Amino acid sequence: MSERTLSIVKPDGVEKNLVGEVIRRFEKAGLRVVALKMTRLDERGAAGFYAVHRERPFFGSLVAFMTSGPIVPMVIEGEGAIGKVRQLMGATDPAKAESGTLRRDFADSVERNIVHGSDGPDTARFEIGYFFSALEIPPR
Ligand code: 3AN
Repeated sequence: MSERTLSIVKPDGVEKNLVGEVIRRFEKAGLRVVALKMTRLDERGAAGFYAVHRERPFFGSLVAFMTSGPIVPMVIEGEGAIGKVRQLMGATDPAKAESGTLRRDFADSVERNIVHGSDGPDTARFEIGYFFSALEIPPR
């Protein structure tokens, strides 16, 4: 089934010049970028995006990291896009990520892990709407 998911090149990915590499891997896997921007989150923006994690011990650090520099959110479309993007990213902890995944190849730690991808259809809907207005996303 064709799906849409939200991916983000995080501040560390932008800093390491990996925007093109992330997109290239998505495109090589048959996925398509249908919306994209560069932006920067403030504290409220990062806290709202990660609201499900607000009770976790790493929340403050995660918000500080996500506001530390520009990010590149994008809407990715294709057959099974949600699962495919997560497969290409690899596990949250780069040490546990399979070889050939973005996080295994480029991430420094469980926090600074280069890239985000929605973890399910409901999350994808929320996260796409968080960064993109209806006018910025092509109709299906
Ligand atoms: P994923 O991005 O793989 O779906 P989540 O949703 O569990 O992982 O976590 C969201 C983000 O929170 C991660 N990408 C990472 O930056 C950060 N994070 C998750 N677990 C930890 C942890 N144990 N310590 C520090 N940061 C974490």
